[in-house]
Amino acid sequence: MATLKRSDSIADNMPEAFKQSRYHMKRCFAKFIEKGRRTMKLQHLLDEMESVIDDQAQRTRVLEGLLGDIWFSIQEAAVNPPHVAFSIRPSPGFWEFVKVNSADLSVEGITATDYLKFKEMIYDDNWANDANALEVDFGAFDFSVPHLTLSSSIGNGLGFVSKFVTSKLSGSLESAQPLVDYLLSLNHEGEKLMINETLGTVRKLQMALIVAEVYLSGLPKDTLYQNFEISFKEWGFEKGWGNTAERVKETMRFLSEVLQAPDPLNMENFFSRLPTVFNVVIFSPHGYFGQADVLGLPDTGGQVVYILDQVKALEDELLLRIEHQGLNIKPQIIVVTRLIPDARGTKCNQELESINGTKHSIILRVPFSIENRVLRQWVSRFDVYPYLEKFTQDVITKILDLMEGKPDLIIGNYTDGNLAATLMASKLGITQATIAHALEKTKYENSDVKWKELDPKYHFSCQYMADTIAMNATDFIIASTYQEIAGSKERLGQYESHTSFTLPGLCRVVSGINVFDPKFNIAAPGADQSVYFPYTEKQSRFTKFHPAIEELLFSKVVNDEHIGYLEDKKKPIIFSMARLDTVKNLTGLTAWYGKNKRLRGLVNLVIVGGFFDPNKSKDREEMAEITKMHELVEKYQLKGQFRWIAAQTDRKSQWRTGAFVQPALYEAFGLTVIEAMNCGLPTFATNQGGPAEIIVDGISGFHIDPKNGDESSNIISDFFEKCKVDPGYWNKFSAEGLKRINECYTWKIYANKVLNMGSMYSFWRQLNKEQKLAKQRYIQMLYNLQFRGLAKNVPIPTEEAQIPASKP
Ligand code: UDP
Ligand code: LCN
Repeated sequence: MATLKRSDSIADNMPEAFKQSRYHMKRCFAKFIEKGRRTMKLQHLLDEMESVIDDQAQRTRVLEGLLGDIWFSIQEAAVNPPHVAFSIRPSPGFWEFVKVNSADLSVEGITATDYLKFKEMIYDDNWANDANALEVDFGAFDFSVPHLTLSSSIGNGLGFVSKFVTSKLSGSLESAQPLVDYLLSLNHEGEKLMINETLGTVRKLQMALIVAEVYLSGLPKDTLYQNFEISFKEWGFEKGWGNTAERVKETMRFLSEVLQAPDPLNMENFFSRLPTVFNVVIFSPHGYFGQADVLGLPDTGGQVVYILDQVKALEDELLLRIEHQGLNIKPQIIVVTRLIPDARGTKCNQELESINGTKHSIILRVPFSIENRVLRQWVSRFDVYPYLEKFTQDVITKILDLMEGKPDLIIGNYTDGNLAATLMASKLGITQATIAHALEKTKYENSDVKWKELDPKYHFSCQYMADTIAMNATDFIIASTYQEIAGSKERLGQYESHTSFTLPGLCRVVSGINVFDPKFNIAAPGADQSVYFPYTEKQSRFTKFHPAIEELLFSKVVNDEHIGYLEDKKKPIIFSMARLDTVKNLTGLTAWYGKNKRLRGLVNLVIVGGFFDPNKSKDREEMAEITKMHELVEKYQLKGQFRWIAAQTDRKSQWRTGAFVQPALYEAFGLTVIEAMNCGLPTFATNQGGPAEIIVDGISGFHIDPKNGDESSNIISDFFEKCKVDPGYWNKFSAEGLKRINECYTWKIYANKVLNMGSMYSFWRQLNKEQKLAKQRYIQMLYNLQFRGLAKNVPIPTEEAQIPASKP
């Protein structure tokens, strides 16, 4: 049977594929065009094929071999009778576009631009045919930047960059001069680090390294740098190489190897030793950003947890590195968020707050101001755009003051933080990183082409422009998983969805981001292991919380904190916790449980999230979920088997038996999954998004399909039945989950990776200065001419709409 050959294009293969079942395919295409202009996803196409070819065996035959290979790679079809155009994704990151004439099944290969135009005709004919419609093409600036070529290498930008830097510095002594120039530029508050002008050429540096290495060999390994600092300075070396003779010698050896014959491993090792990052600014403007009483508030979830834990891990790693570099420098990390005067009992109206568990890290809160007034209340993450420019300007002034100079690295979070980071990094000329947590584009189907319809509520036009601007401006992107960048065989990646897209009437992004760009890196977060640890670590358990947790779980009193009760205390518990958003699907889990008698016989269900009174919520989605949850409790008569605990605003959970279930319809990463696994809880998590990558199905936990409740609840039931007959079964999954966490998902691994990126990409941006500058100009133009106008369309609450409150 013929199958798809990668060497041939889909347009070449398709006519051959149609020949297999020409009669049936002609009927299918007639069906596709029957309803006129529209877009269709793969499932629609399959459903319509089913209605045309009702014999199952026949359908299977039609979709066998070559045609099946192509057909199951279809992402989308755009129908404009008599043509149907397809966007086809044979594997992550690879796209092809074809146009098929339904009358004779002739196939034409088309470009991404033509596909977008064809699709636009469905939504806005005039725009599609406007020869001067705005096209955004970031690819036009990337011709000089090397790109990865393998799907499997996506997300390993750092490794690729170090290889590329290696080859750029190879060949002759002069080729390595940019590295020497870079070392010469390193300093802390004007004080030189690593080398001074005495060693301004590769030859001089190489000779000095030989002399220094001989000298160091004669010293005891633990001799402190101070003891030979003076001689080193005379030779042209400055501080930063290491704290002891041994460490200095190692660092020098890495550099000597690089100068002799560059190789990526020594290059990476050398860069991981360089003193380049001391002061870091992290942006997270929206939501309630605080250390207590904020989790579960609207738009306030994992991002806050992530950043607070990230700061601790980065500070620890910075302190360790600085000590190893032999420097006496205090690092500083400032998390910048918005100050909310009407803080509703949180500390979000406080300008400065030190971060618990750190010595040198603080939260800086700067208000959103507009038209010479301060915005007093919380605003949704979808509505923050009009404030960001002024906010960033105010932040820059404050930061320069607090840090007494520029930071070395700026990290953005989510669309708003990434845009603020872009504005600040480009203004100050600083290395920038961005983190998405979740890009909204893949969450809402067709939200790009239907932007006009959705804009009044979500302002996606601002968001997608801001995202595209920030991902192009940034030096590196920190993703939590591979799927976030490039998805999986079946599912589109979050970043990948920005490869090419169109906002009809506004702009056609023919090349938004390339997932093969070496700026993409995967560095997965961890969980705070002082909060989440296995029940076996008895010494460190918060015994003082035991009575409170016992009360929370089992007391029969109905109050503001819990409703429902658990009749049989001996039964294990399946537990889930999330914000009460539709996408988190806690109501879905409750319904699965309600329907599955076997599961109800085996375990109790405990849900943590939201409020019980819909009127207490400010969020429409949450209100609907609350009402639905009450209905399910009634419908399935869950009394005695179900406990609903209101959102917990602090983290102090511990669980000893049972399992954790994460049933989300889609989850970008899923911190609760790794928190549960850290506690040694066997975990069942959605196969849609990050958790599918965190858990190895059947080994370190289980994947469940949120769209197939019966199957999912049976997987959970099977597990508990097996646990009944084999008590070791639970322990096996508990231990494997912990093993997976310790190997891949800890903050220590994360911090190490991110600081290595900070170091390498700071040099990389120097090497690509000209290209970077050209792109920056283009970005500025887009920001100015496009984004600013869009941000002006977002309504600003009037002063009257603001709840009167005390001064900030
Ligand atoms: N969380 C919490 N109380 C709640 C709900 C959630 O403390 O009532 C915490 C949870 O432990 C996790 C974070 O909020 O640390 C949620 O992160 P996740 O990545 O699972 O989802 P997000 O809310 O960011 O979409
Ligand atoms: C936002 C989300 O939706 C989660 O999936 C992530 O775990 C969280 O941010 C932290 O990155």
